[in-house]
Amino acid sequence: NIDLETSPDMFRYPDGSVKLRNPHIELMDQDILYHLALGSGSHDLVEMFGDVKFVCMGGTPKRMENFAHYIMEEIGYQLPTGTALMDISQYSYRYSMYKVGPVLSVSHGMGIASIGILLHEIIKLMYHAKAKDPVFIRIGTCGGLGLEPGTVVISDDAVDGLGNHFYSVPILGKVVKRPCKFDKKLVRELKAMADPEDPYDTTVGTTMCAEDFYEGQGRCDGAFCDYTEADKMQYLEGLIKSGVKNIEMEAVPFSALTNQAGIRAAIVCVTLLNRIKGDQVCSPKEVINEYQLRPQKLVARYIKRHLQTK
Ligand code: R2B
Ligand code: URA
Repeated sequence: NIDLETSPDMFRYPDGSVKLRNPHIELMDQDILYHLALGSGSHDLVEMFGDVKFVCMGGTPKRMENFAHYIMEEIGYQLPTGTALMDISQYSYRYSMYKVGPVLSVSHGMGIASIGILLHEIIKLMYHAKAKDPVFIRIGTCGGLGLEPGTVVISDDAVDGLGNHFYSVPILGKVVKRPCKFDKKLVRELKAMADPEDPYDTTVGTTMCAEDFYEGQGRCDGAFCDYTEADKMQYLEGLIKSGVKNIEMEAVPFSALTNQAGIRAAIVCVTLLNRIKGDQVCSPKEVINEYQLRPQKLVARYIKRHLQTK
């Protein structure tokens, strides 16, 4: 595996645009981005997306629509007269996508398979659009390990449910392993956006990416559970000892596929609960909604800072 930090030109053209590491795409008449309801033949992707600098992803369509409105306010962006914010991928009935100037706000659904499909298509979208040095940031939710609910966690490493630091994908009957890597500088820059006045902590650590919300995260409240509460506690304590701060369901493919594409990427999640204290997400809806704004605020500060210094 080639390292993005030591050989960035393996991944990008001199102007910063994304190189595709798939020789087949260039030979195709057109490339249909099926789950985004876009295509290189049917849409002028350079005109539509060439100016994208930040691709923000999160699980739900509604959160990403809200983020699009929020970031529009924050960066003082005005939509062209006579236009309204629209879900560009509306007719895919799969993912939602909103564009606010240099910011793309996209939903990725839940879990590895869902975000994996989206990443293939968004990486190709950035390639077709000739976008320069786009940064990908996932703004999500997670379960915290020994952290006060509402804590913001920036991932600096990702592990799967077996403790592996790579994304294992069966390809043509063989397991291919792709390393999980986040951009260290981006992690530091995001951490620096935390304000000591914020009424919650922002911390950096390893994120465990589970394949399931229930048994895969050691919960005792799924439809099935063949272990004891004590087994669960021993497992979760072990995770904490190994540096894991939070558990979610997309960090492994997100870090591995962005790294494979030479795209700088980070994940900022808010903990909805402390898994050492329980399994059920039982805070009131208003509390959960406010928690979900926290990663958005941090990322908005980062985006504003970068637009100012350009
Ligand atoms: C966090 O929340 C979702 C499960 O509730 C999942 O997408 C994740 O990573
Ligand atoms: N998302 C997860 O994947 N796990 C949690 O505990 C909360 C949100």
